[in-house]
Formats: sequence, C-alpha cells, structure tokens
Amino acid sequence: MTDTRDDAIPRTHSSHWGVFRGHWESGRLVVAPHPADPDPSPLLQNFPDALRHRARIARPMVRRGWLERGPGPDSRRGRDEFVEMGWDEVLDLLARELARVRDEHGPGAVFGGSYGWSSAGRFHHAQSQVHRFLNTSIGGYVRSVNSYSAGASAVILPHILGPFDAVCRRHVTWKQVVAHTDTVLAFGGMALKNSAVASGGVSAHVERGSMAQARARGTRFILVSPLRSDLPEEAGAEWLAPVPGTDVALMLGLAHTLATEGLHDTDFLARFCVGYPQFERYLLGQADGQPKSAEWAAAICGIKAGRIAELARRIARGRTLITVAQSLQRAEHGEQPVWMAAVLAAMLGQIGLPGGGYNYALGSLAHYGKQQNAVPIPTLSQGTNGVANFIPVARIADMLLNPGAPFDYNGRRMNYADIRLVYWAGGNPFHHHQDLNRLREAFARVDTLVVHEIAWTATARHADIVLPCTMTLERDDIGAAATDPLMVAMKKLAEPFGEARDDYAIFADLSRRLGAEAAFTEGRTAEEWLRHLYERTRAALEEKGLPAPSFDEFWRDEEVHLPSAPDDGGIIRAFREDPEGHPLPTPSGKVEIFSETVAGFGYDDCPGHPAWLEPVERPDARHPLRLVANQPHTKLHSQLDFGGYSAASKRRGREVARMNPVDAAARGIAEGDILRLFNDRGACLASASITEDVRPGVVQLPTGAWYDPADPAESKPLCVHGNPNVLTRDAGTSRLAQGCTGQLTVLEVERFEGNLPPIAAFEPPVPARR
Ligand SMILES: Nc1nc2c(c(=O)[nH]1)N[C@H]1C(S)=C(S)[C@@H](COP(=O)(O)OP(=O)(O)OC[C@H]3O[C@@H](n4cnc5c(=O)[nH]c(N)nc54)[C@H](O)[C@@H]3O)O[C@H]1N2
Ligand SMILES: Nc1nc2c(c(=O)[nH]1)N[C@H]1C(S)=C(S)[C@@H](COP(=O)(O)OP(=O)(O)OC[C@H]3O[C@@H](n4cnc5c(=O)[nH]c(N)nc54)[C@H](O)[C@@H]3O)O[C@H]1N2
Ligand SMILES: [Mo]
Repeated sequence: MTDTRDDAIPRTHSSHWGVFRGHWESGRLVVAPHPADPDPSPLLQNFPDALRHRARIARPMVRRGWLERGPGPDSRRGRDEFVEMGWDEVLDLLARELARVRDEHGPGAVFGGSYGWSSAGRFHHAQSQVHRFLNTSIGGYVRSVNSYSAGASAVILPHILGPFDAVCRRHVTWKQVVAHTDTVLAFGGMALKNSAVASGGVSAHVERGSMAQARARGTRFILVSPLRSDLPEEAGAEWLAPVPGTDVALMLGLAHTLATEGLHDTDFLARFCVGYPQFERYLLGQADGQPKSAEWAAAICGIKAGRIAELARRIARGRTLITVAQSLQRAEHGEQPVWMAAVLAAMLGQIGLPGGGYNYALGSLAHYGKQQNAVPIPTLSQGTNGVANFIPVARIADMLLNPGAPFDYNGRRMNYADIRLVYWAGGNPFHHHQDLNRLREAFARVDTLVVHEIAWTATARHADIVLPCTMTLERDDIGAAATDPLMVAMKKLAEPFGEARDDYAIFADLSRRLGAEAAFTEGRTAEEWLRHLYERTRAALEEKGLPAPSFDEFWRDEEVHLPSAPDDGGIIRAFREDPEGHPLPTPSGKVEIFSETVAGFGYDDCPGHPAWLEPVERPDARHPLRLVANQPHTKLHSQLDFGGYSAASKRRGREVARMNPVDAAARGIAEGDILRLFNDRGACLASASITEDVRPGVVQLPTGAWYDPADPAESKPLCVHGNPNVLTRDAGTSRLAQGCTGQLTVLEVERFEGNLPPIAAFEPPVPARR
C-alpha cells in the first residue's frame, strides 16, 4: 500500500512510546515526534540505528543439533551453531513438527503463551497473530494468564475493589489531579520514564505537564521510593526512601496513627467497606500482641516514627490520592501493598472522590489517568482455544521443569501441562523472566523451541527454529489504544531487512501447510485486513454522528480523532455516589478490607486482610544489599537495546548500575568502575554510577540489557552486559496470584578486576555449513 521509494516525504507511524513521522535524508531514517505531543519520548531515537543494525535477523536459521538429531531435550540450546535455510524448506520442516506434536501429544503439549509486548500496530501484533494461528491451525495451546506487569494486582484487585481496569484505567485522571488533589502520596513514584510508554501507543505525553500544573495550583507530591528520580522535578516532591519491599509496614504505621488519633473516617468504613473490625484487631495488635504503630513500622522500613505519624496527619487533611506503582507488587507478597493502599485510602474515606482515594498504578504507564475512548478500536480476533490448561504467566520455567506437578492459583489447585513445543512471537523471556540460569535449564527440556524475532535476542539464540520477521517500520498497520484519542495510519517506512517476512505472512504460509489457511487468513491479504479492522471503528463513529472517514481518507490523512468517554470516575465513583444502586463487583458489593473469599483459600502467604509478611529473601552477611531491577529509561524492556539512544547511555558497552556513595566507599568503588553484581543465582557486570539519589543499601540496575553470557557452556555464566535477571528469584508473589517477583532481590557488589570481556550480545551468529 505504502510506497517507501518516495523517501523524503514524512509519513506517520506509531510505537508503544509515541506517534511520530519518519522520512529519509541522505540514506538515513529521520524520526520526528508528532507535533501535537507536548512531551515526546526520546525512546523514538532508538529507531534510526536499529533499523539496519547487524543484530537484525536476515534469514531463517535452524539449530544444528535439532536438524541433525531431530526434536528433543538438549542442553546445547543457546550455544549450538545455526544453519541457514530457505523459507520453503524451513516452513515445511516446522509444519511437520507442529503436526507431529499435535498428533502425538495434542495441542495441550504446545505452549503458546508467548508473553511479550511486540510492537504497537493493531494487526501485525505478534501475540495476537501467534494465538490466532495456533487456535485455527492446530486446535489451541496452553496459554498464560495475567502479565509480568501486574501479576499480583490483577488477581487481588477484583477480590477487594473491582476489575483491574476499573481501579487503574477508568478512574482518577490527570485532569482530576490537576483540578482537585491536595496531596499525592506516590508509593514507587510516577517516573516519567515509565509513563513514556503505553502498549498500543500514546500520542500525547501529559504526565509532566499535569504534575507541573497541579503543583502550581498547590498540590503536594510525596514520593515514597528508593530512588529520587521516581518523580520528576516538576512535581517538587518530598522524598521518603524506605527500605525496598517494606511499604506495607510503612502503610500500616500510617494506618495505626490514623486509627489511634481518630483520624479515620468511621462512617465511610461502616457504610462502604466490609471487614474493618477484623483488620483493626490486627492493626492495633489485639490479634497478635503487636500494635502496628509508627515505631513498629520505623524499625522495619527505616523511616523515623515521627515522620510516619506526621505524614499520617497530613494525608488526613484535604483531598488525598494514594498511588502504588506496579513495581511494589512485582515482589514477594506483592498482593499486600496493593491491598493495604486501598485500605489506607478507605480509612481516609476518599475512595471515589474526584482526584482522591486510590488509583492503583497511576503514572506507571501512559494508559492510566486518561479518558477512555467512546468508540472501540480495531482488534484482531484470536479465534477459539481448544485447550483449557493455563499458567499464571511467570510460572513458565516452573512448568517446563515440572510437567504434571501441582500448583496453587487464586483458590484453584492445578497441574502443569507437559510441554513439548514452545512457540514465541513478540516477546523476550530472556528479558522478562527471572533467574535466567534456571530458564536456560527449562528451555533445554522441550522438544522444540520456535521463535519469530526481528533481532538476535538471547531467546532467538536459544531457539531451534528462528524465523526473521519484519519490524514495525517495515509494514503498514493501524495504531490505536483504548485510552488514546488519536488513531493513526502506521505507514511503512522501509523495505524488510534481509529476507524478513511479516509474522502474518509466515503464519499464513504455515496454516496452508497445516490445511487451515482459510480459517487463519479468512481469505484476506494484510491490506484487506487493515480495511476490515478499520471498519468497526468507522461504523461506531458514524453511529455517533461523528466524522467517519472512509479507510482511504484515513490512509490519506494519516489520523482520525476518536471521541472520549466522560471523565466520570467509572464504577468506583458511581459506587461512592450510590452504594446500594451501584455496588462494587466484589462479593459483598463493598470495599473488602477483609475478604472471606481470600481467607477461605487458606493461604498463609496471602491471608484474609492485608498484613506485613516478612519476605523469605532478606539481606544477609553475604548479600547485604538490595537490588532494584526496574524498567529502563532508555528503551522499552529489551526492545531496540541496539538502538542509538539506548547505546549512548551505556558505558564501555555495559548497562549502568547506580548506588549510594556510602555503599560505594565501603567497597572501594569509584564512578565508572566496572562492577560485578552477584548472588547465589548468578552474576553480571555493569558500570558504577554513584549518587545520593539512591537510598543507602540499594543498588539499582534496570532491566533491558541483552543477556550476554561470557561462556554459555557454564551452568551459571557471567552476564558481561548487565542483565539483572541473572540475579532475580523465580518464585511467585504468593499462592494467590503467582505473579512475577523480579523487581527486588539481594546481592553483593564488588569492583571487577579481571580483563573486561567483549560484548557479544549484538553480534549475529555466523551461519554454519550444512
Ligand atoms: N527483573 C525484572 N524483570 C522484569 C520486570 C522487572 O521490573 N524486573 N518487568 C517485567 C515487565 S512489567 C514486563 S511487561 C516484561 C516485558 O517483557 P517483554 O514484553 O518480553 O519484553 P520486550 O523486550 O518488549 O519483548 C518484545 C520482543 O518482541 C520483539 N518484537 C518487536 N516487534 C516484533 C514483531 O513485529 N514481531 C515479532 N515476532 N517480534 C517482535 C522485540 O524485538 C522483543 O524481543 O518484563 C518483565 N521483567
Ligand atoms: N521507559 C520505559 N517505560 C516503561 C517500561 C520500560 O521498559 N521502559 N515498561 C512499561 C511497563 S511494561 C510497565 S508494567 C510499567 C512498570 O511500571 P513500574 O513497575 O511501576 O516501573 P519500575 O520502573 O519497575 O518501578 C517504578 C519504581 O518503583 C521503585 N521501587 C522499586 N521497589 C520498590 C519498593 O519496594 N517500594 C517502593 N516504594 N518503591 C519501589 C523503583 O525505584 C522504580 O524506579 O512501566 C512501563 N514503562
Ligand atoms: Mo509490564
């Protein structure tokens, strides 16, 4: 559809980190943000160098050991050679293997959970494509539920307040904060690096401007986080830095002060909530002899008791909004801070008020704090999955290592599937999963690992069959998100790299070989699919009497404005205004401070009301420091780590780890030294940055550096590039949600004295002779 030969003309495209226009100048792609974006993300500048980078995958490749010995467990995954193969031959081979697994073991032996963010377009969305393919062509797959983002909150919130989206997406908006909020108490902050991003795309980054406007009106921001950078300067925040993972103790100390000083809203607790009396017995120590006082909290979280009490008095005045970043629940007992913050907001009696109460995860992503669109956006149907079995997404390695083993999830006792074939398109488990040495063992157990990728990630390097796919810039698509008012024509800006093909084209050819082409493609070309998907939104616009351009007009004008639903606070405001007429969708219809349902599951790691539960993993003499492995500010996850903006922030090619001068001095570490970060699970290198902006006792190393083992033949090789997931622990948040706990772990660091190993992560494998 789009002719990329007409190079100098700027064309619109979209990404998870913003809408932009691209054009070519002297053989180089130039990327300029959408003119209406008030605060565009620098992540856009990863595109130009990434497009033709040597880390891209040029041709289909098959692992030599798999080709020679056939499917089966193999510990050589990740260190074997690859053989190049033509598309027809490799797709014949793969179709035969898919048919073998389906016929011998059934589709329940295929893991197609394929978690990952892939790219922003509504049609070429790799996860949707792979799910649709497996459903239509082999009858289904073992899926994964929930996300690495919100593993614990997505399960606990419906028990206590309402669906995830109602508590974080359709609730308090930035507009309400600007107009109404007096105090924002932000656990984990609201870092602008994070709200740069929204899956599906974001056309206007409003967070910085909203915080500046709110502050100008008088809003006070209070940051509770180990890192000062978790709120921008514009917020003018006061900074409290508790010990990571102890926020629940701090929240309990606040709650105790409210309760003992009579600052809690007893009318709200009685009318809108259930279970406050049970919780209060715990809070006051009537249940266990330990009052959860400010003094008690201070000893755990490291914030002085006087400051906790003073903070409690402050949040009890005026309109207070409590937010909890996703990071707090990506940790052991991650359900607890999500629940306890809701209880704190309930005690303040502010849930449901404009700009007040509790908006889980506001500022963690650009989806939140926005108005919903009043019309549906295009979506590709994934078909029907014939397999009922699933895992909570972060239990992937557990499942592969323990076929048939029982596990708990949200009140159910389930058994892991026996997986033979794993199919990944649009995600990078060597980015997102914890304890990567354990993940390598898990991937060694399967018969076949298939990966579609744009570039040679560690996941691609561990695959048996690697299929090169186009990146977003190389195809036409439609960009839209349910919280963004701009729907954009994503125009192709470059020809495919090497022999790369669209995920859709690959799956269409495979489905033909499996006799399911009609079901998968419905007879449409990619362009016909775009027209088809667009129609749903166009018809909805027309029905509302709004301008409803034809597809060709949309494609010519490159954007359509979508109407917004009212900024009405959603079901939580409706409940506040009329609790009998609009009960919450919880079992009691009210805020559940005590949940009979959760209590009934009998989990000691997630009892019937929020509680301070000592984590299993604590610093000790050998691992005295805490690692914060948070989201990177120079990229989205591992995506385009080889792009210009990401590369420019590295030092001597490594990721940068930040630490406090006190901890650096104690170890003789100076700015720019290469560090070895280690614990019993693994070790990696990073460059040291020494700053007061990190709490003492904490080392921060963002995720995103591609896993780069010095010697992949070792069982716990050194990652020379700085991927923190060699250190993190692969354990669920609790038996309730089994969410990812990758944000925090314990470790020690030292100056690395050896010869600095080269970075090999971006060097493509040299094809072997057949
Ligand atoms: N320690 C620790 N670990 C974490 C976290 C943490 O806080 N700490 N955070 C977690 C969170 S919240 C998340 S969401 C996950 C993110 O984990 P992922 O979503 O898996 O990470 P991405 O790097 O976005 O992976 C997307 C992959 O898709 C590829 N891709 C892009 N476009 C296409 C395409 O068109 N087709 C195909 N086939 N592939 C494409 C990219 O090259 C990339 O490799 O990480 C989690 N991991
Ligand atoms: N630039 C960029 N933006 C992103 C992403 C990205 O990869 N890059 N990923 C996106 C995705 S998928 C998601 S889910 C969101 C994730 O959103 P979050 O999970 O909220 O993001 P993080 O950066 O991991 O964590 C936010 C901050 O929480 C702080 N923190 C960590 N542990 C604790 C703790 O125990 N207590 C307190 N009080 N604070 C703590 C850390 O200092 C950290 O900077 O971000 C999104 N935004
Ligand atoms: Mo996420």
